[in-house]
Amino acid sequence: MCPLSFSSFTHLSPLSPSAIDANAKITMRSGEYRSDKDLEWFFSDFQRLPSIHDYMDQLARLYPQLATIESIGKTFEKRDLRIIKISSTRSTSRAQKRFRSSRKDSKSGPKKMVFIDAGIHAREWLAPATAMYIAYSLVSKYGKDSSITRVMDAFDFVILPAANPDGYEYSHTRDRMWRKTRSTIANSRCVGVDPNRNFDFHWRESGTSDRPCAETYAGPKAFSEPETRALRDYLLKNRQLIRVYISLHSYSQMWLYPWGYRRGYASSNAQLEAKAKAAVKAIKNVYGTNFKYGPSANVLYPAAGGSDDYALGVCGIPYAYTVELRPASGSSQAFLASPTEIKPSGVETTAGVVALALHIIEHGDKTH
Ligand code: 0X9
Ligand code: ZN
Repeated sequence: MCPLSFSSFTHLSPLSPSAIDANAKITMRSGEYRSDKDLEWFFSDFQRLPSIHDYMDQLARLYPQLATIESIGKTFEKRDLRIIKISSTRSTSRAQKRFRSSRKDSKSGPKKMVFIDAGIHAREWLAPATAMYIAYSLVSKYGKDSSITRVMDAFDFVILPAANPDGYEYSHTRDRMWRKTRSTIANSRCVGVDPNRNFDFHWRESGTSDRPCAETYAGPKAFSEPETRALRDYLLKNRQLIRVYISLHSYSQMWLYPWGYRRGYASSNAQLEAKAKAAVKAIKNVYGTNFKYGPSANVLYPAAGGSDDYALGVCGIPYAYTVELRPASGSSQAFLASPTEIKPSGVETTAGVVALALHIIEHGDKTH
């Protein structure tokens, strides 16, 4: 059934682990004081948007040298679209910067970025939870886990865990199966646009609907939605820096890449495939979870106006992916994954993302 129908530390890093205040006390939404060891509490259930935003603040407060929070825009209902920027070089001293730029082998220019979003589709609750777990893992394991330290020293990570917060909240309060945004449509009683049909790349060419009441309504025009415009603007503004774009969805256990709008292969298919293969292998190594990989129109179905196609086709971001998380295709759980899946999904997806970034560090655009 398709998802739509239902090591040891050896690396020298610029920021020593001791520089991070691991003993800081934080206040959880429950009102209790907890140490950062209790940050895992958040992943015992699916959280509402204010909790997600609070938790982002907590991470930035606990790891000020690594994480900062920003809003990249507002939704139709005027909620913030918040990102967490995770950078190991934020606190690099002037002396370290001078040393780096004086080194003959140093690559000049700002650090490249990995951009991850989640929750483009409201009901896919495992995606925002998994994105938050990735953020948590990066900040809490920097300087402790050699692979995470290595990828964070090579890339800044920017994570937008709730890309469609109006829909996400609506799926908590009114309709658990809500997929779209919550914008009103002229001359229609139906609400909302499928954000993953609203990007301006071969817009409306396949797998979309012109009917406002449909689940895959492409919108009255491309980028009709403030949420997709905000994401577009951020990707365009940072297109030279972003090397990897990953959009987390559920479900089906697939690591997908362009094209989505038509069957066939992108000209960079070998590179896209090599990185997807590395990610899927790393996922399998954690708990044995099987992910398929391939161009999404071939593996899943043709659907135009998706964020991944826009990232590659318009922004020129070379490694653009849509990841369909747990459960497997055909599972009766479908979008209703149990909260007990959050942590395993978080752990295996983090392993996939880290392996993909490591593959770029080690092999660049080569395929092996
Ligand atoms: O249909 C979608 O938007 C995605 N599947 S989902 O079940 N999460 O809705 C797949 C999108 C793949 N990418 C493109 N078609 N561009
Ligand atoms: Zn989706």
